[in-house]
Parts: sequence; structure tokens; C-alpha cells
Amino acid sequence: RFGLKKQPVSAFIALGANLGDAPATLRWALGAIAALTGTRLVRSSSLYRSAPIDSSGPDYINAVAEVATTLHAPALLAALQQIELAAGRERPYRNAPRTLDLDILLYGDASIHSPHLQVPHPRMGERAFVLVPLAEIAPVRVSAAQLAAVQGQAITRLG
Ligand code: A4P
Ligand code: MG
Repeated sequence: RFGLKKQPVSAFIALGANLGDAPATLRWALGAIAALTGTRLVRSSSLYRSAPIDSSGPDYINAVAEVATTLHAPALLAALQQIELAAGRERPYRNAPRTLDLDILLYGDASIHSPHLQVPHPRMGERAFVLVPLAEIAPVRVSAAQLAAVQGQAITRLG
């Protein structure tokens, strides 16, 4: 629908879930991401558990994955939203508990400011549940100062 890029781009995707069997959903989602057209799963972080931030319900399970993809950013977002839907995602209200949330954190070095897509993800720097798994797989992408700024947010690595 959007065509494919010639050279793959390195993109980082945040995975989160706090309804249902969240660890199983995240593992399933990693497989679904790896199966996307023109997309290779480069690496994925451990799973982490943390309390909801600006949200409600049970603890979240989070992870971050790096892909190499020839999908353009809007096509990658559309594909991730298809995976969310397949996992039973409903959107009753903003920041509602969810079976699966897939956010694009980084797409190469791109800055994207469209109504439907902002990259880098505007809230990633405030969130241990993003920065800690991102630092696990891509330490150069996260500064010590960023990690220090979120050290008050408890997060547990599950392995
Ligand atoms: N959108 C814009 N930019 C992006 C992007 N870079 N990646 C738009 C993905 N989507 C992006 O998202 C709403 C709209 O954001 C999309 O239609 C897309 O066009 P959504 O997933 O439908 O709604 P949401 O999840 O309520 O909003 P969002 O922005 O994903 O929420 P946040 O701010 O990411 O917060 N606490 C813990 N411990 N762990 C979590 O994972 N997650 C949230 C969600 C809150 N608290 C959490 C966690
Ligand atoms: Mg989202």
C-alpha cells in the first residue's frame, strides 16, 4: 500500500500489556512483528514488570524490540495496529488497560510530527518501562542522565 524502502531502517518498538496473559501476548507479538513484510527482528529485550504510569489496572509487562524494516514509518504503524487488533485490543478511553500496545519509539534518525505518528515517541524519556528495556538492547540510545531521571519508577526484569 505504501511501497517499500530500498534500504532497511533500524526501528525500535515498545511492547506493553496489562490485561490477559501479558507475557504470552508479548511473546506472540514478537513473532507477529518478525513475520511482517520486509521486516526482520534484530533483537528483543527481556520482559519487565512495572506498575501502571498515568494508567490503571494490573501491573504492566513491557519489552522493547529492534527491527530492520523496509516498511515506511506509516506502514509500520499500520501493521503494528493490525497486530494490536489481532490481540484483542480495544480502545474505550485514552490510557485504558490494554491487551497489547505497540508504539514506535525510534525510526532510524527520523523526526516525524504528523497527527497520527510522532517519532521519537514523545513520552519515552519520562518512562522507565521504555528506557530500561531500550538500554538493555541498545545502550548507546539511552543516556545515564535519562536513566537517572526515571530511577524512582520501580521496574523488575523477568528474564
Ligand atoms: N501515535 C502517535 N505516535 C505514535 C507512535 N510513535 N507509535 C498515535 C504508536 N502510535 C503513535 O495510541 C493513540 C494514537 O497514538 C494512535 O492511534 C497513533 O496514531 P493508542 O495506542 O491507541 O492509545 P494509548 O495507548 O492510550 O496511547 P499511547 O500514546 O500509546 O499511550 P502511552 O502514552 O504510550 O501510554 N504504564 C506502564 N507501566 N507500562 C505501559 O506500557 N503504557 C501506557 C500507554 C501508560 N502507562 C503505562 C504503559
Ligand atoms: Mg499506543
